[in-house]
Parts: sequence; C-alpha cells; structure tokens
Amino acid sequence: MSDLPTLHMLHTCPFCWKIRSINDHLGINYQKIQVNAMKTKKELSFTDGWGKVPVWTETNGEIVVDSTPIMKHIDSTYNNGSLWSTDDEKRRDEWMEWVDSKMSKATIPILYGTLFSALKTTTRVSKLETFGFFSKRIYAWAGFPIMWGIIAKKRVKKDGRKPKQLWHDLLTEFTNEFRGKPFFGGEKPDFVDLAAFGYMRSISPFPQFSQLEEHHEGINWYKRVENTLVTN
Ligand SMILES: N[C@@H](CCC(=O)N[C@@H](CS)C(=O)NCC(=O)O)C(=O)O
Repeated sequence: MSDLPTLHMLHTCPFCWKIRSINDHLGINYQKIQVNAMKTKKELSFTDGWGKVPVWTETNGEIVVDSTPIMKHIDSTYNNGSLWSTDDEKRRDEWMEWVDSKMSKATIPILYGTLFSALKTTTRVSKLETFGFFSKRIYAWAGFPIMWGIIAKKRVKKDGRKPKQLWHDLLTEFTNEFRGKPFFGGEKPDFVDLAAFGYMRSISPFPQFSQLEEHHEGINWYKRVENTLVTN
C-alpha cells in the first residue's frame, strides 16, 4: 500500500497518456511507476494475468486495469463523474468508441510507418523507456525492423492512406463534430476530448508530431486542451 494512488506505465504507451492526461486535467496527485518494457508480464503479475499497462492502484489496494475503465474510475472517484456525464449519452458512447478504435490504431503507423520513422522512434523509445542495459541495446536495433516490417507496414497497407493523411482525416472528422464549439464537450473538454488528447499527446515526444501540428483545427484544439492541464 502506498500514500498515493499509483500508475504503472510505459512512457511511450498511448493508453497511459490517456490516464496521464485526465490526471493532469484534474490535478490529481499520484505516483508514476515506470515498468521495464521487456518485463511487463512479470512486473505486472499482480494484475492476475492482465499484464498490460496502464494499471491504476488505489491507496486501499484496489486495482483497475484498461485505460477507458481507469479514466472512468478516476473521474467518478475524484471528480463526481462530471467529465463522463452528458445529456447526449448516445453521442458520447459513439465517439468514445470512435476515439478508442480509430485514434489508437493511428499511433503505430505514424511512429513506425516508414523505415526512417521506425528507426527514429525506436531509438527514442529506447532512451525514454526503462530497460535493462542489454535489452535497451537489443531493442534499439532489433525493435525497429519488427515494428516497421511486421506491425506498422501491415496496418498502413490495410488502411491505404499515408500515416499523416490518416491523422489529418481523423482530426478533421473529430473537430467537425464540435459543431462550432471549442471542444467536443462544448465550452470545456469532456471525457472524449481527454481520451483523444491522450492519444495525440502520446506522439508529442517524437519528431513525427510536427506532421500532426500541420493540421490547423486539430492542433488548435490540442493546445486548448493543453491549456486546461493543471499539472504535467
Ligand atoms: N486496451 C488496453 C490496451 C493496453 C495495451 O495494449 N498496453 C500495451 C502498451 S501500449 C502493453 O502493455 N502491452 C504489453 C503486452 O501486451 O504484453 C488499454 O486501453 O489500456
């Protein structure tokens, strides 16, 4: 047990950035625990077979897994559920599903979709994440052909669009849904804004983020959400 709730995370995991974003928006005091990227299963063995980050642990020992349920838990525990609450539940649920299925799938192509970007990303990941001495070097050199050659290439091919185009289309689709308001949630960001923001923010440590910054409406919305963060 700990004095503060804890977040087991990987620095570059898009799902963890969703939790970090809602916490930064609400100003929640918590402890981040970086797991070793090569030993997630072992270090997360306390999750009864879930084995993935993010994992949220309350001070009373309660464990919550999976990023959207964790966001809901944090919102209801520390914020009376007001980010999740809406008068149009159908719209919220549809768009939350859209964010979790579409945006989550766009992160790998932009980071690893070309050989050059995969090389840049894996080198950066090996610096940001916690690895053992040897696994860091193995990851930096062996990680990129795996991510590029196997995972990202398949996704890019299946989608047919260039990763930057995919992001621009998603940001257009998303911001068009604002109906003239500054946020999806209207005058202030809601749950859906913060989840989408989290996915986009997960690209921010990488040079490919500049490709997303070229989307005018998208980056303006991103900055508006960023301005609401009380901690980071
Ligand atoms: N649906 C989960 C996905 C979590 C997830 O896939 N996390 C990845 C890191 S980005 C992970 O921990 N992978 C380790 C593994 O699957 O062994 C969520 O939204 O939290």
